[in-house]
Amino acid sequence: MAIIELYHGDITHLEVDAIVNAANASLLGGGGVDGAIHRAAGSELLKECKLLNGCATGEAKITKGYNLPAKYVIHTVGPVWYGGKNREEELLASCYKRSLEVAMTHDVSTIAFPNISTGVYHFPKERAAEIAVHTVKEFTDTHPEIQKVIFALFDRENTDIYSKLVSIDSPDFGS
Ligand code: AR6
Repeated sequence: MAIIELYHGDITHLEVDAIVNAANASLLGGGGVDGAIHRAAGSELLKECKLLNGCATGEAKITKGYNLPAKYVIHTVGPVWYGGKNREEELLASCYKRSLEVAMTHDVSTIAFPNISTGVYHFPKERAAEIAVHTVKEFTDTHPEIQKVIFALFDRENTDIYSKLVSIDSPDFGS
């Protein structure tokens, strides 16, 4: 079981093997956490992203971290919330799982996630947090190579939700 940490602030500041980007299918940048990551990594990141031919929803692709303290960026594309009947939950779980699988191909042992899809993609935050914690826990239970997973919490609502969820559901989570 990996150590799960909650971090309050900007994911681009984290010194981990990989940070995950909540990107869009073009992988060519955007607002929110995507914009922050591209700004902090510098223009070389966009150059590498242009070579990737985009990314499907629920999938993940990896690049270097360039000027970031993180060695890699794993770009995943969360589902836009259309009411819940378009496989949104399954696709969100897939973002976390595929990001961890891609991480393992690059010997990543410490990784930080933003709250994928809970910004402009409008996935309900409480349900998104449950899916994120459950998927990460399930994966790391069987993949000890992933030693630490950090949830980067940027807004008040997600901070409150994760604080409750992690302490209630997972009393054995480290900090
Ligand atoms: N560090 C950590 N979390 C952040 C940061 C940051 N610097 N900035 C924002 N967040 P969003 P989405 C949180 O909208 O919903 C982009 O334009 C934010 O509070 O960034 O998956 C992409 O290009 C929220 O909880 O991503 C796509 O087009 C979470 O990150 C689209 O937005 C996700 O919010 C993806 O939408």
